[in-house]
Amino acid sequence: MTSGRFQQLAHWGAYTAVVENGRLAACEPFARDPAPSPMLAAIPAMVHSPLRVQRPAVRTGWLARRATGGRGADGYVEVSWDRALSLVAEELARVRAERGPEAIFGGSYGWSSAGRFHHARTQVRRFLFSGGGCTDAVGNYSWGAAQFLLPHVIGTHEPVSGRVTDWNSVIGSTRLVIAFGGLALKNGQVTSGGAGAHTMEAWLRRARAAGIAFVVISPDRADTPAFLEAQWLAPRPNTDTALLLGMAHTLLAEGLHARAFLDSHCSGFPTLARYLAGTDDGRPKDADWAAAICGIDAATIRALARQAAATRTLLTMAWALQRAHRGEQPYWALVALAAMLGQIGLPGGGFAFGHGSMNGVGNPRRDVPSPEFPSGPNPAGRAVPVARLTDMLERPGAAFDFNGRRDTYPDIDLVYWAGGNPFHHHQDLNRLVRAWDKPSTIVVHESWWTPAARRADIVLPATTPLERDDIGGSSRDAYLFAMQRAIAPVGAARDDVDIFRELAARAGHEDAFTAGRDTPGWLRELWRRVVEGAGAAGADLPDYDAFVARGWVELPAPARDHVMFEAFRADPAAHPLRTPSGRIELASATIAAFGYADCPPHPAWLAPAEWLGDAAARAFPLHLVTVQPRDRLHSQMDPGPLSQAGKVAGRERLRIHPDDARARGLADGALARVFNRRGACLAGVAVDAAVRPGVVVMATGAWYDPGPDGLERGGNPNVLSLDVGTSSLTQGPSALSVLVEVERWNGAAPAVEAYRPPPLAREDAVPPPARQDDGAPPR
Ligand SMILES: Nc1nc2c(c(=O)[nH]1)N[C@H]1C(S)=C(S)[C@@H](COP(=O)(O)OP(=O)(O)OC[C@H]3O[C@@H](n4cnc5c(=O)[nH]c(N)nc54)[C@H](O)[C@@H]3O)O[C@H]1N2
Ligand SMILES: Nc1nc2c(c(=O)[nH]1)N[C@H]1C(S)=C(S)[C@@H](COP(=O)(O)OP(=O)(O)OC[C@H]3O[C@@H](n4cnc5c(=O)[nH]c(N)nc54)[C@H](O)[C@@H]3O)O[C@H]1N2
Ligand SMILES: [Mo]
Repeated sequence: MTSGRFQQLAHWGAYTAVVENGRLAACEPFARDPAPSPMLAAIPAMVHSPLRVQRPAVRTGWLARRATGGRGADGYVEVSWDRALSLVAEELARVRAERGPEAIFGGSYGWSSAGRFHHARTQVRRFLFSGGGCTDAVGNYSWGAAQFLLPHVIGTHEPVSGRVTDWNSVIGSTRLVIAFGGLALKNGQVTSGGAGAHTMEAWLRRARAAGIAFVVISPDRADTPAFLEAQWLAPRPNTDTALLLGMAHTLLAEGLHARAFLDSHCSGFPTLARYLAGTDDGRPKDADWAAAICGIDAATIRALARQAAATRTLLTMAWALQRAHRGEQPYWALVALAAMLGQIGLPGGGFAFGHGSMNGVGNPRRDVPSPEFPSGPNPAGRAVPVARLTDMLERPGAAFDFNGRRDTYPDIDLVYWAGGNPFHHHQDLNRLVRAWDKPSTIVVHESWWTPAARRADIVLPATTPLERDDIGGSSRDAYLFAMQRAIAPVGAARDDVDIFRELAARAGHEDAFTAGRDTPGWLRELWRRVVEGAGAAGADLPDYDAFVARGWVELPAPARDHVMFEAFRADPAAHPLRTPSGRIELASATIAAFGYADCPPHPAWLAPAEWLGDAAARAFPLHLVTVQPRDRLHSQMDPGPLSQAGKVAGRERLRIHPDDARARGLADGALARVFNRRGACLAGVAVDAAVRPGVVVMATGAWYDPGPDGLERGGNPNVLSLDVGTSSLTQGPSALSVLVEVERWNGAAPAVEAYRPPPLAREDAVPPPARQDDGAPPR
């Protein structure tokens, strides 16, 4: 395998891998993609990066004396696969025998590959489940609060996890789109599972050409493509609930609410109406009340409510808004406002989520099952909300509330992570570092020396998608891809599945893990299931060999536009929602019965722990909004050329309003220190009038790089973010509720060290990895 062209797929798009002399030379975008992501160009440098984990490696302090301290500081000893696998197998066996399966944390959150068979999180969970189970994680960082709130309100979380009303329906019928959190094209580069076609910009342009008016509500005007000619309203961050309630009050006060729809399709409106009117607390939630909280003037709030009531209006909200303290409330308030407008279930009306969050939201969806590798049931039967990671490690045995249940945290002794980067995704990283010291053993599979890998005791080198065959595709996209192995494994890297197969064999559960299939066998089986499901939906797909030879298939378009809740609207008795009342619940008896002070039984304004109206804002007067990066996927490819080209003063960019910059003596390109009580990082200043005064914006994903004094050098904003659950109901991440101060950094600029591998030594007697000229690892 020296030269050739191979079909490949990443979350940021499909491409042809052009291989010359065994190396990836270029990534040519999929020919049918109207708007390929520039991120494709960063792949070759990453795949052949000096940061690749070449061989299994064991942290020196752990190898010498099982020391847990030293994670992140120690060097590593490279060992043979046999030695590394023995160490992992022994530790798993020890912890299972001494502490039980729940002492192993295998939640392993993260995005790993677009290929669905080699999806590392699925593989690690299947491996641990088949070996007796582990403590798992539930929910996600993307829309975890919505996932557990929406079923109480509308009986499903499908509008965040699956489909919303199709763009075709919106373009045909909608006159006004109000987009909370904006419609940032940067986010449209990414689809979970990868996309053949980036369609977000084309849909937005068509919508604008159809004469739809856009109002964008975001603290950052950069969330609004200029061609939309949108009205921009910039609230204080985390105050959208007040804005929505103010609009709802206007509808109520002016008799513009859809009484008939509220009577026939909703339950609990009288409770919400009492709250809006201020019957019990003496505080009407009118536009003046809302204006004082959100910073948008009352006349504008009233006018927007009237405008929405006068025409076919789609309310859509970015996922970011629920990734904040009390993040349930803006989502519930959006549903309530849409219910009061009475257009739910009409073409182009009602509410939606995520149009500004990811590519493919609103794409027509095919009734074809996506390829999926099953992880199976967890015999340990134990899981924690994913964003409670540090709490769990810190406080074994402590009780926590979650969605009506009271549970306790398990006592974790072994952490197993494959396909995620907790030192990217988790909040308050300095706290995580301390909690991370607790478990005896941490095992990570990684392709690169990421911050998570260099905080593990045993690091096993994993192949990248370019080094293996797979099947990929997203249910939000029209294509499925056969991902073709393009290059030989780099160094001694192995596929995650082969590592797990070997470990399962040593522990005696290989058959349960493999179900008797090798990788080619599983790929055929996954494709067989897709073809079977497609056949049931009336679509004819080619057999596996034809699919692999071609590299991709296009799925047939659905026969008609999907309109969310169309059937429910037409006949709520025949098509009830899966809520207790069968209706949209604007007040929930279920949530009321939970008795949570931090999640009342109807949408309500609850001040987040940190926001600009808070007294603490005197010490830390700026709200830090951490957004998805425009030039990488989370922390993936941060060392690569595209991400590095976007740095300012060698660190992550901090965007700040000119007034706030001037008050701090900060000029464009300056180095700044961003800090609060939880931590501090360096950042490069970009003065930008598109940001609301009082707000600073940083992208997530700079590789965590704490210096000896604790100052984070690369600009990772998660050293600043708040690590508490959204509420007792959903326990999601509150990543977007963060106050900070920014000052000029006058000291010497410390070098960023995260982009170098840790010190590596070779264990005596370890032979160099065998040359594998045919590129195939021993299977
Ligand atoms: N402050 C703040 N924090 C946030 C957010 C925010 O908005 N603000 N957003 C949150 C959100 S929405 C998300 S989804 C998370 C994302 O958090 P993560 O998904 O943890 O972030 P990634 O950087 O994508 O990490 C994926 C890791 O998997 C590795 N990987 C890829 N493929 C493979 C494979 O085949 N095998 C193995 N073994 N490893 C592989 C990659 O090298 C990479 O290190 O971050 C969250 N964190
Ligand atoms: N390029 C790129 N695209 C991505 C990703 C990536 O890493 N890179 N990650 C993908 C993933 S995993 C996910 S989950 C999605 C996440 O999708 P989102 O969570 O929607 O994306 P964000 O960029 O975090 O936030 C969207 C916008 O919301 C605005 N915003 C933040 N707080 C508030 C607020 O309180 N009120 C209002 N009105 N607006 C607010 C911000 O200005 C921000 O630009 O993105 C996906 N898309
Ligand atoms: Mo996400």
